[in-house]
Amino acid sequence: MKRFLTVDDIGDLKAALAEAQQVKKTPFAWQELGRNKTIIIIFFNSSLRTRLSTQKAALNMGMNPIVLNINGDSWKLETEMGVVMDGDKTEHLREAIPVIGSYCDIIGVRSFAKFEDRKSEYEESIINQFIQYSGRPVISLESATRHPCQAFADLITIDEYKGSIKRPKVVLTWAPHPRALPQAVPNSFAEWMRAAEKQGMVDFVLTCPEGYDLAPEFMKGVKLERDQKKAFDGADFIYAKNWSSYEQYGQILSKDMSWTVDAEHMSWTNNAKFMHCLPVRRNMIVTDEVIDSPNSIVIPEAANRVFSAQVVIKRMLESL
Ligand code: AN0
Ligand code: CP
Repeated sequence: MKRFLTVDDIGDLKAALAEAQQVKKTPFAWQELGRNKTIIIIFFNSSLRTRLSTQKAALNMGMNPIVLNINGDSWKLETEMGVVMDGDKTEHLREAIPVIGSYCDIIGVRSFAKFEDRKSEYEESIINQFIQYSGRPVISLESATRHPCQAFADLITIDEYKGSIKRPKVVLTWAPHPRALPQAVPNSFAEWMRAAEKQGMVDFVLTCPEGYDLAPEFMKGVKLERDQKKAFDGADFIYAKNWSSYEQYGQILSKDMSWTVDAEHMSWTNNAKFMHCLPVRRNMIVTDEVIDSPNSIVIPEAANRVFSAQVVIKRMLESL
């Protein structure tokens, strides 16, 4: 595996799920594979789970992880080509990337959408520079349009908690938030759930207010139900997330608290499990009552981030 950005990069989903369970059962079984290998994980943005789970996955594999916080610890990096660098940016990505590549075997990058230029962000111009210029396998740790390590962990979690339900109904619902958030998490979740749906593994429905449809490539084949109550009807998993508008790029069009997932919302479901990628704002996205209920699986969902990352790192090491 040379890159991990889209669902296609993981290949067969059932094989990936089986591998995740194998890694979860015997996390230290591949330490020889990672011995004397280094992963550098680079953060242009804040993180708790991704920062820790990716390092833990690398340590499980016997690797040496190095973390770099751009803007905090390193020089500020220019990301646009062809600009006169007379501002606050000291170094260009074009040099920084191959230099980072020369110090490691695998690179992970977190670089959120900035809501400045939709076209360039949806072309994934930053992570693609890492893929092109580093000479190393590259993992998206949430790039402009996708968060594949999260979506893979979410699929592992759904697979673990579906019980005897063969084809669980999984609902992705928009919920209100005070700040503009990227579309990366819902994009990847929709992409992975559509792929799982094609394999007969889930029944996937998206619900969001007008103006919050995802980019056309992520809406393809997705069942959209504008009425949140109808969408929740009979759901086995509720996946809540806020995102800003794609259409009016990066804008907040609604803070409608009637979309907040509360106990009444959950009563419309088939005793659904509650999921969220975290970090979550309580009583904005979800009420205390729901996130603290036994149906909330946000903690085991976060715990699975180690194993989604470890499968990806393992496959990358195997193909070095
Ligand atoms: C980020 C987002 O919505 O993309 C990261 C989520 C994993 N969330 C925040 O910035 C609060
Ligand atoms: N879910 C997730 O990626 O969390 P962090 O932003 O804390 O890494």
